[in-house]
Amino acid sequence: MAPADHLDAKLYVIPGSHPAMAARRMLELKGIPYRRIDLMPVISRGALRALRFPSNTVPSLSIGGQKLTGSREIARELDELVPDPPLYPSDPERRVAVEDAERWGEEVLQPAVRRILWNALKRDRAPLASYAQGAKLGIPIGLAVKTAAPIVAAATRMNRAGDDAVRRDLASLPGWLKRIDDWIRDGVLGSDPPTAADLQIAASLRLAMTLDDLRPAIADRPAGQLAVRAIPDFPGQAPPALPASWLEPVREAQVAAAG
Ligand SMILES: N[C@@H](CCC(=O)N[C@@H](CS)C(=O)NCC(=O)O)C(=O)O
Repeated sequence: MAPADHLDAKLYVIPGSHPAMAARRMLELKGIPYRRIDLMPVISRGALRALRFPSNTVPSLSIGGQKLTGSREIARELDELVPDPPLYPSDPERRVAVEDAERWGEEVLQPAVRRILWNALKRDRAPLASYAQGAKLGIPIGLAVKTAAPIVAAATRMNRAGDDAVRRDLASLPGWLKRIDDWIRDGVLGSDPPTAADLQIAASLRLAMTLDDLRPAIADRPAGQLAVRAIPDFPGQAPPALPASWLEPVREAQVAAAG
């Protein structure tokens, strides 16, 4: 096995990408030095295809001569390359529970939060710059934001982040938050150091919490606290942008949880 600092790791990300942030934390927790390459959304697809990654999304990682795409694929390979600290429990029953939560996080929560974010950015592009804090995009951030209208439109379309889908996502969010709180109560989530499931779900919650529309409903409950513990820093902040009527289910759940 190659020592962590000889793995020559290069992680391809899009600023604000939640699965990319999960992969960043995995590398940090395992003490694997890496170079981060920041890509613009949409344009990233051509770049990753040209670099011959297995797929054209971020996170993509080149490490030890291998090319990997996908937050779950990356988590598994990192555990093979550098077993400590482990991202999956060794107990088989616990591992199944953690993998189930991780899969749900990737397949359900992750795309929903992505849709909500792009729908909000379609209404107001100004917050884009806050997500790109510290990123090196090859052009000044201000210019990238000014010229981002076609990118936001394409990303909204490609991610099917239309109004009906996002209304449905917001109606589902209270149930999803309860599910995460329940997993924390049952010990499936909330490990220290975090598992791959903790990071997968925390990254989506952290991105959701960059939206002023959603943060109050998440931050004070176990799910929000887990998210901040697992991923202490997550750039980005978007002022209220979504229609108030869409947020009613989220507000009602917040009031119920507080009372
Ligand atoms: N489910 C995959 C999905 C990755 C994904 O869709 N990433 C988005 C960024 S969050 C992406 O690469 N989008 C390309 C684009 O916006 O053009 C994972 O967990 O790695």
